[in-house]
Amino acid sequence: MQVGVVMGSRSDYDTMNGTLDVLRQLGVMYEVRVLSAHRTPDLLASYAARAERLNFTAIIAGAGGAAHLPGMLAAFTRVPVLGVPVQSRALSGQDSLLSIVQMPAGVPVATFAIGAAGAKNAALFAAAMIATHAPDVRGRLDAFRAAQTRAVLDDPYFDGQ
Ligand code: RP5
Repeated sequence: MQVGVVMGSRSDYDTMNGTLDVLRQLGVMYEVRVLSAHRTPDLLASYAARAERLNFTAIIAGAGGAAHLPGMLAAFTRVPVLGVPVQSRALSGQDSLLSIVQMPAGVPVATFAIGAAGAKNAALFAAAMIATHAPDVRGRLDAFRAAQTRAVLDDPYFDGQ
C-alpha cells in the first residue's frame, strides 16, 4: 500500500471521492477507511500505528467542522499527513480549514484547499511524493500535467498571447 485515505464520516465521501479518482488515474495504490478523531479515537490510534508499520508514503485525511482527524493522526505517526478540509454546512469549511492548518510547531500537517480542489490536490501531492522513487507514477503524473496544460492551450478562447 502506498497511501491511506481516511475521512471523518461517510458524509465526507463525496468530497474525498475526488482524491480516490486522481489516485486511480495515476495508478497509486491506496486503501480507504472512515475514522473519527472523536467517535473512534482508539481506532485512529491503531490505524496510525498500522500506517507506520506498513510504511505508507502518506495518509490523506479529510474531515469537516472540528476537523481534528489529520492533526491527531500526525500526533500518532511520522507518516506524512495531508489534510483536506471538507466544506461544512455551518461555516462553509472555514472551521475545517482552521482546525487542520493551525497545528502547533512540532506536529506538521500539510493542509490543502477547502473541498474539491483540496481533495484532488492532496492526491496529486501524494503522487508527486511517490514519483520521486517510482518511475511509473512519475510518467503518469507528467502525462496528467501535460494533458491539463494542453486543455488550456487548445481552448478556442485562448488566443495564444
Ligand atoms: C467530522 O464531522 C466529519 O469529518 C464530517 O465532516 C463532520 C460531520 O460528520 P457527520 O455528522 O456527517 O457524520 O467528524
